[in-house]
Amino acid sequence: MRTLVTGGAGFIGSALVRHLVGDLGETVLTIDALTYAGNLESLKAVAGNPRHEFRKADIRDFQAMADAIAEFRPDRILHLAAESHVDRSITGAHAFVSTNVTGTFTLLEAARAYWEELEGDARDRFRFLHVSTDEVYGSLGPEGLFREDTPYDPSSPYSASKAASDHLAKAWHRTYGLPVVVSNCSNNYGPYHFPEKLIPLTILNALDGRELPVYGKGENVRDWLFVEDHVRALDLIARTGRIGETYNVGGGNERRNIEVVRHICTVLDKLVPAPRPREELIRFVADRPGHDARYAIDATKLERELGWRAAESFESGIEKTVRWYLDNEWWWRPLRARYAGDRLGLTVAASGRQEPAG
Ligand code: TDX
Repeated sequence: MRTLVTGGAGFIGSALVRHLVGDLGETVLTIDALTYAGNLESLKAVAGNPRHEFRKADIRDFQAMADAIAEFRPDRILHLAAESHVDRSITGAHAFVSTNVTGTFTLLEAARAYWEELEGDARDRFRFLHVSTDEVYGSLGPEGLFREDTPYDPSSPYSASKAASDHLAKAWHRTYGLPVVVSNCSNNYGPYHFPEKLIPLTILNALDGRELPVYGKGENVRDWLFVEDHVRALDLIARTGRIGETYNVGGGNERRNIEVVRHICTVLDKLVPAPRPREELIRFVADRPGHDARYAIDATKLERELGWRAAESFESGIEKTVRWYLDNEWWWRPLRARYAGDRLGLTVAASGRQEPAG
């Protein structure tokens, strides 16, 4: 199996590449534009492996995509390249529309040009997996779960751009017959996560004795999925998922943000004792504009049809993640020098309220 992975130097992408090359022995071409969130250090484990090749390229560049695909001749394209951080999309939406929407369109066109020339088994075997997010479904109230047939209702520029790209991918299947499968996942966490997202930011700020910003009252709920569970699902969906279908991927681990932050503090206090409990660093800060209240995934379709199960509980996954950050300062220290964790994504209307946790 020859797999082309876009966004393969990012957080989920690099976990996928390490899994495909390292665990499954597959041949992979990684494409990544190496923006601020793409990092070749995340692919160190496969560097020098003859089954892995890296090419710096932007999914918005049709010729670069067409050339990479024509030269590598993939059996499947797993498309993960995207701008992903909600707060950044609030501060500046342009890159999100450009990369996530125009980039996906460009890649779909390059994939279609290649697939239309394929014949026989190669044509039957080809798949395009479009990797997306549960944020396209919008916000849940206290009850219910996102299912594959939940209507799209995105809140942020980021999730709107991902929703648009999902529609493009599905339309390329319906209109041109491109063998597309779509996956929508809940919040990922784990090693090599860029320290702008809640979990790695909390771990590193807590280690540095810095404040731990919790938006609003910390009551928003996310459904946490260990990244290594997710990438196993992606391989399975691309391999055995039904063409034209969507599969939701979730860890079944709903937690309020304040619980997540407190839990990380407890784990860190156990592993690296500090003079004072790290919970004292928690600060409730101005809420994110358009902040979705709750995400939670119903993954039964993936479990029943394709036999996937999340292996990691929230507690075991968090402990692994915290230990990884403790052991891999070489990876994150240079990133912290470039992005120190300053607040992003406040509109003028959102106040800068800051109170100590009560
Ligand atoms: O400092 C923070 N304090 C805080 O309370 C940050 C960075 C976040 N939060 C809150 C906002 C969210 O409710 O924590 C929750 C998680 O925030 P993020 O890590 O920014 O993730 P989220 O907005 O939920 O989106 C993530 O999951 C879905 C990814 O960034 C998306 O790419 C993915 O699609």
